[in-house]
Amino acid sequence: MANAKGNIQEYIAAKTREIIRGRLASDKIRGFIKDNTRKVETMFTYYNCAMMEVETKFKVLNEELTLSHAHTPIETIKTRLKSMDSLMEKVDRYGIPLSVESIMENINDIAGIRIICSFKDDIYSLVDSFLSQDDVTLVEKKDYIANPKENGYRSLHLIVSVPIFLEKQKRDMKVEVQFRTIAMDFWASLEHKIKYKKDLPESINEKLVSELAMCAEISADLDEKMQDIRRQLTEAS
Ligand code: 0O2
Repeated sequence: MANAKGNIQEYIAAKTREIIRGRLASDKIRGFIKDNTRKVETMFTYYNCAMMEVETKFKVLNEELTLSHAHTPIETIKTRLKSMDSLMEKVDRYGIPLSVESIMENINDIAGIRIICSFKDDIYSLVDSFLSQDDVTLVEKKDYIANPKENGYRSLHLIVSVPIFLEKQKRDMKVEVQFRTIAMDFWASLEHKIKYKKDLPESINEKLVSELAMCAEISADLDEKMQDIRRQLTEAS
């Protein structure tokens, strides 16, 4: 993440070359990126700062909980800025006006953090601690752990607003935080890899969707069992 600005500049330059070669279909998007290069770069930089703020908050919580509970709740923290392609696809899908202001107003997941925990209970206590911080404002919460998606997807999603402090201003920025156990992340990562294979015949696709849903149930059972083993060990010690 340290070199995110360089990456963004490289990305924009590569995109511009792609546009010149005519590989980006939409004239509207082509015009938008060309006319707003500096604004787009600034926008991504602000989101990168917000992502770093939130990442630090979880690193701090993990340190403190490790000390006080002798148990490290967070296994891994992953961060990502939404790619320009994915952003433009979403802007188009939701019919959002093509301006940096409107994108920042309407798209909530440009900065994304994924917190992978060992156990389901850890997720809920981390969410409570995080949301009780006085500079974190909850914008939206979707609990796909309590209410899994039809395909079996489980994860807890928060959209929060956090302040970033710049040279001459303070800005509130939105960040998406996804919480998963290792098992939920394992399932979601594999599902994400295979679900876009649209060239499969419908009969095979249906079978795979149903098998994936079954795997999600097995994976959720495993989470419950591991959680129970931990409970028993805690009670016994
Ligand atoms: P990426 O690459 O992770 O950014 P949206 O789908 O974004 O238009 P909404 O309401 O924002 O609508 O979506 P939601 O339900 O909050 O979930 C968005 C993100 O959750 C996705 O981001 C995925 O990361 C993850 N997700 C949601 N459903 C599934 C699923 O069924 N399988 C998997 N593997 N991941 C899921 P993006 O933007 O799709 O991708």
